[in-house]
Amino acid sequence: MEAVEESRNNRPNIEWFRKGKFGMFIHFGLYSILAGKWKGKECRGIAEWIQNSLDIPLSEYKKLQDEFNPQHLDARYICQLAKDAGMKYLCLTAKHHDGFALWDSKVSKYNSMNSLCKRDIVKEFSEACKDFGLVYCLYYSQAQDWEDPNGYIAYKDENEKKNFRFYLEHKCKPQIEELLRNYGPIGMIWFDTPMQMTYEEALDLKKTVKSIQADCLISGRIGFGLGDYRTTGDNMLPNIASDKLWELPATMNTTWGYKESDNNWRTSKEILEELLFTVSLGGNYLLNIGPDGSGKVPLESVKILRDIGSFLCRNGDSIYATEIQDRYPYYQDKFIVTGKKKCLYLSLFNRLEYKSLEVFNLKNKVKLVKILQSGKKLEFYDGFDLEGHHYLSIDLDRVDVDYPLVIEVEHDGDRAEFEEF
Ligand code: FHN
Repeated sequence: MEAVEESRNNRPNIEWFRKGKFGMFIHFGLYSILAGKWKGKECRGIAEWIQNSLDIPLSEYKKLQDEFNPQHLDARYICQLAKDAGMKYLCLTAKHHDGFALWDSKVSKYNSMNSLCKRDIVKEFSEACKDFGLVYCLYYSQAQDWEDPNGYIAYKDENEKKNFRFYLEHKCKPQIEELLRNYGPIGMIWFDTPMQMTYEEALDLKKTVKSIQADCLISGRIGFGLGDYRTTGDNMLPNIASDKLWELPATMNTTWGYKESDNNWRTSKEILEELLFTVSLGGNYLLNIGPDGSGKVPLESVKILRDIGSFLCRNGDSIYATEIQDRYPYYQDKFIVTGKKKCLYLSLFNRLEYKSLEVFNLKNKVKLVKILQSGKKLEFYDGFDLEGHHYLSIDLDRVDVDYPLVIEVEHDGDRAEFEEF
């Protein structure tokens, strides 16, 4: 194990993550059946926490296992959705905080094979992801486990009494081993809420992962900076760029797991803008869906995914394999800057008041400007303004444009460089 660690641990394969930029998160489990309500009572906040937030007795919650039968859950359909949306990886909640495993686990009977449907959902997705060319990733709640007597439970006082080490050795690590040994290559294990795990425990877990699949990335939420990349807070868009690997997990409404009453849907445009912003800051965007108890994906989510897909199939160059550029020196809300060698992309989501776009302080020599999706060349002026600052003006007067619109600026540099104001 040490040898594996020595040779590979610090250099896992990160290319798929760095280039892919966009992935699908799936929150699905027993809680999806409840849809945010238990015995007529609505839970506060996110629906996958219902057992905890409504203090549902474990013996009652566990009965859901006998009902668990998601007839409409179709891994191939969901992979097709992800693929069409332009996503490059998919992360399924193999085990969320409730402790219920979506695979044929020999470690714990609390699993989907042992439910009404008798299905190995982790396997179904591993096969579908392979067929659809998506990198397969698994979410695993490493510290919280509301079913295991020694797993942590947030916001309850009992955690000091638990023999966490016992849970780690007898459930958590053995289940991680099952996931890494039986379902092909796993792109990343998405650990979450480490709570009071110690550094040694987290390191031990990391070693377990790397000893089986050295290329498997570990999410930032293993804690102690031990992840292969950083994870932002949920739905938290940073306001500074970073060229270290990072990822933003995001929802389309408020909840992660399905909640019938949550109609707080964001628009496709808002989500697309956030995706572009994330990429412009050097990050990846992991966008969640929460299928209902029968496995159906909410129609609103399907629509959002289709809208994003229709944008990305024409404008994908503006995100995939892009690299961090110099920050545009002025605050503005007209365009979002992404780019790669010799190419700068300006993504516009709102109609311009005047049909020309001004880009200030770009130092690179501009060779060509065009609309990305059509290839239509645009007239431009590349010179200096009256204060002597570099000034690029792109003429959109004689072209029909649809928004969102991506303009590609071909220049002479390895990356866009802006002079300070
Ligand atoms: O508690 C979880 C929550 O249910 C959800 O899984 C999110 C996704 O990032 N993570 C935790 C809260 O940050």
